[in-house]
Amino acid sequence: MAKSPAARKGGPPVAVAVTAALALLIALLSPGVAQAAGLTATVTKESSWDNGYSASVTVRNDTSSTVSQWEVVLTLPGGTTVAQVWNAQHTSSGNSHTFTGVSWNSTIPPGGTASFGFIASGSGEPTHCTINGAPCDEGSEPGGPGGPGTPSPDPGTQPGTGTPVERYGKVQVCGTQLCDEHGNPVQLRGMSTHGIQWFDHCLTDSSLDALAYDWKADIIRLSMYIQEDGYETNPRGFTDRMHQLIDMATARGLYVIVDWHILTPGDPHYNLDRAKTFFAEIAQRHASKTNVLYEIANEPNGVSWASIKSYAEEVIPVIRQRDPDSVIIVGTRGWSSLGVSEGSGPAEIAANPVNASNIMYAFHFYAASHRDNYLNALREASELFPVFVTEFGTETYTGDGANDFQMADRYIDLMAERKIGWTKWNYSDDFRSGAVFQPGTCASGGPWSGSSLKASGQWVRSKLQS
Ligand code: IDC
Repeated sequence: MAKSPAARKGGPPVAVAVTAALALLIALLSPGVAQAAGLTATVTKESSWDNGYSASVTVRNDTSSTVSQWEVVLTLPGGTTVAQVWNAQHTSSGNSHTFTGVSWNSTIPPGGTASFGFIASGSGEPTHCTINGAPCDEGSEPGGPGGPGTPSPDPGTQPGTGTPVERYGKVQVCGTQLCDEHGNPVQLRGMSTHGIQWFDHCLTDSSLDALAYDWKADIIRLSMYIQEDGYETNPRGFTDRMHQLIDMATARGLYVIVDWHILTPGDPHYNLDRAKTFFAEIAQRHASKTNVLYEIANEPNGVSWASIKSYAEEVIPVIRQRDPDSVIIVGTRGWSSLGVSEGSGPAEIAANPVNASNIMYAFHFYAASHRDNYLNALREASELFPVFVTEFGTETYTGDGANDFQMADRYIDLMAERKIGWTKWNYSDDFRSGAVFQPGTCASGGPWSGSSLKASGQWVRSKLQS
């Protein structure tokens, strides 16, 4: 970061360094900038004294949708710190200072503003400013990062900042882990939707803003059932909606799992032709994105591992032909229990793996039903091959009933330790305990936190935020 001591040691004169910083500040303040369409932030220096100054920051929502959480990150030169803050929550890491909205100003309607202020100790002015991951003056979409006009992400240069996709870039399998584009193991955590044939109305700009910016998810799993009034009833309509949802998640810098949600019948071959048609189009359209993962069979059941493997080896080439380098997740025997619920286990997969690279295997658990034998299977599998927990609940396998947070925490700890990615079931307002919102939340357009949350929602939101 701009190290002013260099100036004192015969580098550029101090006055020049200050002028450069001022120029940036003025740029942030210029009226043209404030009028950019999108979500912007402007920093105004209010008053200054010997070794400090006060500043106010105005966040402006010139988009057409409500922003439900904002995050302004300011970089201050070395030697300058933030001494006091009002109307925002503040955290800092090195020279980077993060300000997020508080309960009374985190939601900004279209055309509205929110403001906060701070006192700096030291005279250094901000050298860099982002809002929701995009430059403060660019007028990003509410999704900001990835939105139109946003410069392409520069992963790796700003650890701890930016959106998940900016931080990790194109993910890939390395050994038994999921890794970022530089080969460092990464744990992606987030939410699965409910079936989009039933709970599509829970997936809006505002609910996805909340998931990305307030809940701090890295990833969303889009569950598209094939049966039960799903894809098979309207392939064109469901495919179009999935394109749209992938784009909405991408605009927010989230990773996406495209879930081919087979369940009944449990033999994935039953939907093989449909799967080929669907994934061919999805892979074709989204191949250039860095954030899409494909899950080709939610929960095979009542079929052998050999049969699931043969299905995978038919569908994977269809994807690879169009999108050669994205991660593909293969469902496992016995409702993606790695075979455990049908008397088998991870060894069967390790002995006869799917013949393809850059793939992972799915594991699902429901903590109130699935106890130590499932937990042990996950531990064992994580040493043998790459695993992604694409579905789990704190409740029973019905998606309902009492939560067992203690058991769920044991899984969470193991997944954290091994950097096993997860998406929890489910981001909807279904009446069942596993749905994170109270019934009626989606129809009323939120709010997506506070009293709208069921116990499982409070639990998972705080996991994601930590
Ligand atoms: C459940 C839904 C429920 C729906 C049912 C039938 O919560 O509303 O009626 O499916 O399809 C899974 C499945 C997932 C289940 C979930 C909870 O992948 O589709 O959702 N679950 O039962 N595997 C284990 C649990």
